[in-house]
Amino acid sequence: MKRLIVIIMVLLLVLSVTGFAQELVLYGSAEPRSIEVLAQGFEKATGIKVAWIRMSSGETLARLRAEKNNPQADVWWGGTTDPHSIAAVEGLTVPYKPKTWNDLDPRFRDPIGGARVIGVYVGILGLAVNEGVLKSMNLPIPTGWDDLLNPKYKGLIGMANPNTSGTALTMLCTQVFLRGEDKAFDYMKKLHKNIANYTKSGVAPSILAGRGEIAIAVAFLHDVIYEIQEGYPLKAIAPKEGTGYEIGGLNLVKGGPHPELGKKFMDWVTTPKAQESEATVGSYQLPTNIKAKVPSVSIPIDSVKTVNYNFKWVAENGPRLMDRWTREVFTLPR
Ligand code: S7P
Repeated sequence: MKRLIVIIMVLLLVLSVTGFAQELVLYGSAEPRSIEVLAQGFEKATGIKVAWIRMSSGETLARLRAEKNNPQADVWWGGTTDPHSIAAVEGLTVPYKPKTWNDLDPRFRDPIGGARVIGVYVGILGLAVNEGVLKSMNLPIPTGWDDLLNPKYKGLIGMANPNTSGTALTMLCTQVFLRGEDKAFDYMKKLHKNIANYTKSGVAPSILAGRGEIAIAVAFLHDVIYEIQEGYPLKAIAPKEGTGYEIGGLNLVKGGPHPELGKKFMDWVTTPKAQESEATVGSYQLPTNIKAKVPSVSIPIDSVKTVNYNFKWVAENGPRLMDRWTREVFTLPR
């Protein structure tokens, strides 16, 4: 009997050192509620604990670069594809095809090819408009990107900084795909004059618009729908000229401490159950697993005029565009 107790104790000790004690380290770049529901779901499904933190997409890229020689995270979920794809090109992540691969929509599962970024959701870029603020100032409701250049909107428009925010980088690239690069920069310079503030995160401007601190925000439309449900007086507008969209990214960090746990998470987080859990916390992006239910309030991508968003091109040119924006736009007086 004594021997049996000793064996059990040794086994428990070994398991606690090798298996049970392991904790997945997750960097998440969507809203905290969207990450938390996944961390809880994964833990429930597998018994594996998750330590997670939320950073904007560009911030996460900066962190992975800083940790290159001593990676701290196993997996990066959420945020727009572009910073994920820049990380992939820079060798900060490794390709992995989750077991759900065949159930993921071929249009969205592999935005830059080679399974270097896995698409987990789709979101449409647009405007969050506080009509009350505009009406009180006798100003028109914008219906497209060009309308935002009206000098009467000076100080009334918010967007995030493309260096930290995936949402804002999507906006900058949308203008490039709509107009060509030089004309897009002319547009951004003119728009700059109307910007009240460049925020760090992509959702912040629509919250400011909801509170009436500004009138118009560049935002993902699913975030605007959530804010409307939360009671903010906003309208979601898809710009008439055509708009950009994101594919939410998923990536295995190169040299992360627990690659096997990272792969397990990637297998699980792309299942219908995991993707459907997002709508339970008000995250209304379109799921990429074709077996997952689409939230009834989500805007189907086919119902909106979109630009031809070239994710591969952004993977190569994104850092250059961000640098150009900082030099040519951000530093201009307003
Ligand atoms: O969670 C909502 C969401 O819009 O946030 C992500 C976005 O990239 C995060 O923020 P930043 O702009 O601050 O990087 C989107 O991927 C996601 O749909």
